[in-house]
Amino acid sequence: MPSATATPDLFAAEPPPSPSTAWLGPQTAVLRGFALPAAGLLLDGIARIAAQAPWRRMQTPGGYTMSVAVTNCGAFGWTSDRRGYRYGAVDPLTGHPWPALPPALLQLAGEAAAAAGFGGFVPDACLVNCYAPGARLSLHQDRDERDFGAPIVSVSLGMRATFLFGGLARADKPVPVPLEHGDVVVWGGVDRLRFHGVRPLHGAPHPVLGERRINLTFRRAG
Ligand code: MD3
Ligand code: FE
Repeated sequence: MPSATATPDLFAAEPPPSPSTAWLGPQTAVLRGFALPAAGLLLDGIARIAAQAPWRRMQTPGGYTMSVAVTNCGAFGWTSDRRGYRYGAVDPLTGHPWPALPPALLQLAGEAAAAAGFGGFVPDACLVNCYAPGARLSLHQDRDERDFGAPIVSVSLGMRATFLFGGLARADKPVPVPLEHGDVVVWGGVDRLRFHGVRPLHGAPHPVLGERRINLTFRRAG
């Protein structure tokens, strides 16, 4: 049984995490600056993805327009419209398959997952979120994936944001966690279905990305 302590013994057989690893939950690790060495490659990859599958603000089933703009890469992409949320192989905007997952992104996701105790993670979907000032993500669970056995790896680029780390019930009071350019969060196992969100973006522009925050979430969807 996984314990609820900050440094779980279930990872005793794993290599020691780097000193900048913080555990938010039994199986949720924040790897500070983990993506910094790859940031240039990641931004190149994102530019190529957005050229093929343009940024768009999706409709929710409730009829709202999301404040976050999204695109996807990988075999499956996440979409939302008035009919609901789903993963699909085709971009409804272009009618083409989603762009392939760039190898640099796939490698980073696997390395981050392994550093957090999830060996052998091979994502088949990457949702790319773009926040302008004021954009937010209300409290939700990620439950559209087929298999909750795989973790999710999140990479933050650009402006700092306040991530809200909740519990397994919507009513559990979320803990605010600042996420900076280059930070990676990995969550799975007992933490896979935690509620989470992102506070409205505000504050200083990023030296490279300007008034934007981009978040990549690597998932096993199919
Ligand atoms: C969930 N994205 O796309 S991921 C999403 O920054 C999404 O754009 C956010 O939620 C974003 O579905 C946040 C970061 C994250 C970190 C730790 C978690 C989500 C988590 C721990 C448990 C559950
Ligand atoms: Fe989410």
